[in-house]
Amino acid sequence: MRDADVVVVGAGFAGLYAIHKLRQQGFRVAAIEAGGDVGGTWYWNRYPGCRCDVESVDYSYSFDPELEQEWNWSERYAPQPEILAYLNHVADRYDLRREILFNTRVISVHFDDEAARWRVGTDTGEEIVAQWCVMATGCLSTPNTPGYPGIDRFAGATYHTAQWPHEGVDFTGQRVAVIGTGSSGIQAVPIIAEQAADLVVFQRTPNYSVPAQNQPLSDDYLAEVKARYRERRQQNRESFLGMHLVPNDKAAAACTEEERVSAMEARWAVGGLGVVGSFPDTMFDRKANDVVAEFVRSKIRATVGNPKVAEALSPKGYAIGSKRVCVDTEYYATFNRNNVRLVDLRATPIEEFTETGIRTAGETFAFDTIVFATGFDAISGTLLRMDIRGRAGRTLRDEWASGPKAYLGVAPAGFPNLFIVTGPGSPSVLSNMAVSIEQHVEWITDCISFARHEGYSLVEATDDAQEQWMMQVAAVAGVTVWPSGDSWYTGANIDGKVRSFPIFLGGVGMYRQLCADVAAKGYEGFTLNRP
Ligand code: NA7
Repeated sequence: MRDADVVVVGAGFAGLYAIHKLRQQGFRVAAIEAGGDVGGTWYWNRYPGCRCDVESVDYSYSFDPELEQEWNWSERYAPQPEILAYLNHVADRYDLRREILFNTRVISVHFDDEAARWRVGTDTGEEIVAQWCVMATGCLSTPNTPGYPGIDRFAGATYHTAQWPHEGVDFTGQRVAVIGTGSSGIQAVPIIAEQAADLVVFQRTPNYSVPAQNQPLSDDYLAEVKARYRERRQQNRESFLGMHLVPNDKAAAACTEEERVSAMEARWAVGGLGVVGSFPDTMFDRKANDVVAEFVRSKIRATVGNPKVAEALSPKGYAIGSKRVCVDTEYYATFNRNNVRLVDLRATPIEEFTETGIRTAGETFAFDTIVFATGFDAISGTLLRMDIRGRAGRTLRDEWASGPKAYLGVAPAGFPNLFIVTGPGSPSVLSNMAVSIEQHVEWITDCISFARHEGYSLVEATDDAQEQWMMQVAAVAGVTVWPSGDSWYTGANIDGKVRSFPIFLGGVGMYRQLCADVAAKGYEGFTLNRP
């Protein structure tokens, strides 16, 4: 058994910063990581084409001006190996590894009411006892593999994009299937298509994807960013999404047709998620949303040579942004290759896996390799797989039976001294995660330091405060089109998962202010107890 002040679960972007920050403030920290090394998301997702679709100069830590000055990103959108190298650099630079137990998965997290301590059990038998528990377990960390009939019968190789072998996969000359067309599939398909003899892409729902227009970053550009990095970081913190996008103040309906097209073309040429923000009302008004959605469809039609394939690739019937918009390099153009084929699973669903491949309603396919790009049990999946029990035996599974929730998206009621970095009810996945993670870690660390300084041993969100907060989250989401799609935001991608929309959409700037106000009022909404 190990004893610590704070146990941190996870050693990705969030866990690494939590270890650093807590240690800086004099806490004894023990961290637990399921992977063999640091990196979290960027440790596991090693599929070809994997990269972040927030610009690298913004998707990075801002807590140390020296760190941001010394690191040089090579591309506008950093590829996975570079982000992983960056996180390794951070772990080395701040000597974070010595606190981390690697290759160790948390299986139970129990609050001992009498001792007022968390007991964290792991699959290696190691137990950690700590006063505080920080869950830095990520929002997309439990891969989802659909349970197709006969899936174990397939004799070829299978891979999930989020559990990719470290040595890579060589598809040369192979017959390959990719199932799933979210961000991971859309990034992997163009690269796999270049190697494979034949590639079949199985699509359930077509996604809206915009071009990355990725490019190398010049020394001049990096120097320019670095000269004003502090200012840029502050703007990100106060912004809506935590990143640099060029806003347009004119609502879609107020624009002439020419102005509308020009706003969208300009952002399409720049590339990245900014296309969605071509109008300030894209996510608030379905008509404005339709304008952008139709624009993306027109780009698909203009890119894909075969009109039937273009039609099948064109997303319809749901708002752009209500499923995570993808950012790609040559995704649609890949379907012009003669070794690539699209199968629309809505028309011909997968019936079973066979020893040699996949049988749909209508056709039998033979493959050497099948790639699952089928996403994650997002937001709540990872925490619900641990046996988490709070005060008086309250279980997280029961508490979240009608959807995941936490006061301010960080502190679940009934679980004293336990915090979730970018938890349900925070801006989390609808923001630049690097910005949201830093804000949460700093807020949590300040809260724990405050408690220590004031002599409080227990800090717990009240049920009331949590309920009010989640009502506010729902009310804000309700005036947008975000919750309207069948996305992993809502849990709709997982069979049987309860549907909810646990993401705060007031923007990261406003959210930061609300959290700061709670702290300034002596942690309003929390019960603070002395021993
Ligand atoms: P996503 O975005 O959840 O995409 C998963 C894809 O897999 C999506 O196209 C799904 O179709 C498809 N899928 C899931 N289950 C099935 C079944 N049973 N049959 C067929 N197809 C299926 O995950 P990603 O890994 O691509 O991206 C996750 C996030 O990482 C991304 O949003 C960024 O934030 C980074 P569906 O749309 O559900 O019909």
